Amino acid sequence: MRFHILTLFPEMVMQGLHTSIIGRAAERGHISIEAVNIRDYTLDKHGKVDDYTYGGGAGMLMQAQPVYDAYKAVAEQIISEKKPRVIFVTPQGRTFHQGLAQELAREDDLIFLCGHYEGVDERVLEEIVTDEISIGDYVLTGGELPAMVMVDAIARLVPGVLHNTDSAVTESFGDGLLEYPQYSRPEVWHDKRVPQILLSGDHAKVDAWRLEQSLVRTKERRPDLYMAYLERKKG
Ligand code: 9D3
Repeated sequence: MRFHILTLFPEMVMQGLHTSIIGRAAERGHISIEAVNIRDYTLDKHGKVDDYTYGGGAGMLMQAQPVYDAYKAVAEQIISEKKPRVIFVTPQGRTFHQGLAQELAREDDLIFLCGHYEGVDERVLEEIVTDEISIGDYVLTGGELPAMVMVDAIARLVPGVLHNTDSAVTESFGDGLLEYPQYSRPEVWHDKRVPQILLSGDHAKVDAWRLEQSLVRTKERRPDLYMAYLERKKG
C-alpha cells in the first residue's frame, strides 16, 4: 500500500507517522508514505495558495490550481492500473470507522487531501475527490491529524505491518466487542487481587470469563455496539 498525502504541512505528517510502528513498517517496505507540499505547485510568485471566497464571508479558501496540480503530479507517478481513491478529509464527510479502514486497506494507493483555511474551492473537489471522510464530531484546526489517524488505522491492517498477525483481528471492534480487563504481575497490588479464574490454568474457563466481561462492558459502555453484536449473532 502506498499512501500519498497532499498537505500544506508535510513535515508534520511525516514526523508523526515515521515515529510510530507505521514508520517501522515503511522502513521494512510493507507500505510507503509520501507527503506532498501543495505549496510547491502554486503558480503564484509569492507562494500563495489561498484567496478570498466569492460571495464574501470571513476567512480564506484553498485555491483549485495548486491542489489540482499537486494531485496530478501524484497521480502521474502511480504505477497501479486501478484509479486511486482520493480522500478529502473534511468535517462534512461521513464518519471514519473500522469497517471503512478494512475496506481501504485493500487498495494499492490512497491519496489524502488535507484542507486548510476555511476550506477548498468546490470545483477541484468535484474533479478529483472520490470519498469525503471525517474522524468525528469535533472541530480541529486542519486535516493533517485526521489524515494521520486514518493512515495509522489503515496501515496496521496491511499484511506484514503488524508482527502479530491475529492481533488485528481479535482486538476491540474486530468482533464488534470491547476488550475484557487484563492483569499482569503482581498477584496483589494496592490490596486488589487478580481475578482468581485467571490463575486457574483452565483455558476454557478463562475464555468464557473474558467473553462475559467483554459482553458486560460493551452493554454498559457502548449499547450501540452491543445491539449490533446481538443482531449479527441472530444472523
Ligand atoms: C469552524 C470552522 N468551520 C466553519 C467555517 C470550517 C472548518 C474548516 C476546517 C472546520 C474545521 C476545519 C479543520 N478540520 C478538518 O479539516 C477536519 C476534521 C475536523 O475538524 N474534525 C473531524 N474530522 C475532520 S477531517 C478534517
